Amino acid sequence: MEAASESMTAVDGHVSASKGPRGKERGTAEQRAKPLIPIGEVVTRLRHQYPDITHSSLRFLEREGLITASRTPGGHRLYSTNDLQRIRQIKAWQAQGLSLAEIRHRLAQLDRLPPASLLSDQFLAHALAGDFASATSTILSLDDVGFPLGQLFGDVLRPALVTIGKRWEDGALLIAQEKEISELARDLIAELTIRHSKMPAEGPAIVAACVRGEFHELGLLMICGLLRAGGRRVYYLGPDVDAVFLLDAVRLHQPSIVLLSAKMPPNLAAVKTTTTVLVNGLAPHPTPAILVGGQAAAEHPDLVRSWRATPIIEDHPETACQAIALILDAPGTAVTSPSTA
Ligand code: B12
Repeated sequence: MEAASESMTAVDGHVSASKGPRGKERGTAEQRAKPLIPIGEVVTRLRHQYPDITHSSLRFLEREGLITASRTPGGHRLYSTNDLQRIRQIKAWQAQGLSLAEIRHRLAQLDRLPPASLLSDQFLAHALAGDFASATSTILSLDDVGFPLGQLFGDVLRPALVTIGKRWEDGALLIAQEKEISELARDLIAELTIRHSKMPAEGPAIVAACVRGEFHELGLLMICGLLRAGGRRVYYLGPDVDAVFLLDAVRLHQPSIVLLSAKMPPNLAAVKTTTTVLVNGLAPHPTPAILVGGQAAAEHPDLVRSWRATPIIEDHPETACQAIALILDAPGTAVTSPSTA
């Protein structure tokens, strides 16, 4: 049997570390605590996107030196989430017709990159200096060499935005600067989303919006971008969306789930209004599952649940998307029945 029967973590001391400079660089406590995945599960997870993926094609990539799986003491291969991302990237490049030599060259470029925290500081320094051309090229050139989109959003752009918020709070930054840098980030998220979008014309839909009064949209935009890159059909309505427009979108697209974002605590009331308008407006038909993320929702999950919605507390865009996918792909995705809301 090729695969170990259970996932293991890299902190359990039984597993050798992934090789490669970038693999080592990502060997932070957080990274080490992530579960390692046996080969069979890698195939299962990637097969819907890449039907030609098999145990032997993964072993081939390893023989070619493009990936390096860890091993259990019994010799079973184990893959980290970074390995999974690397395999996805290799498959995407293969689909674009790149040769193995070209792929090897691109991966070598990726492996030579500094840690994401340094890249984030670089982006921020350019943005704060008003050098938006260099800030833009810092981000887009990372994408050009195949830096994973989830990490680009979550580990490069997001920490820079959090620092912007702290500087504003400390009085070291004008609101004007906060606004112009967040607009730059918005443009970059949009460009990256378009570059990676694999939005199908058919299939289950997702409708997403920031609730009324909520102008912080960059987090939800990142999530929508990642979902589109993963082949999901996402309709995003924007910041500060009145519940009646969301109801129209739900009637139009008949989504499997609705995503709401609420970052500022006072906007939680709008989550309640929105769920009520959806449930009553769609009755007697059931309402799609409503997932609510953002700082306010994460801090008050019980309130969100009391309105028959599901709070998502993950604040990294990749883990938030994983939580969404679990709900989306669960058989008979939950519906909120009008009688119980
Ligand atoms: C950019 C920004 C703005 C921009 C927003 C522009 C835009 N187009 O989005 C503008 C200038 C409009 C703005 C306005 C304001 N802001 Co402001 N802003 C920020 C800043 C700097 C970054 C926000 C951001 O984009 N973060 C990055 C994203 C990627 O992370 P995120 O929002 O946390 O989202 C993640 C998760 O929450 C989660 N998630 C979010 N939504 C959803 C939805 C679903 C379904 C799921 C599953 C997950 C999920 O996943 C996301 C991805 O990782 C923050 C600082 C900070 N610490 O966040 C302050 C901050 C949020 N702002 C703040 C304040 C006070 C304001 C203003 C009142 C005054 C001001 N500074 O201008 C107004 C209020 C506007 C309003 N009513 O909404 C405070 C909020 C304090 C609080 N919690 O009460 C902060 C924290 C700054 C600070 N340190 O004080 N702001």
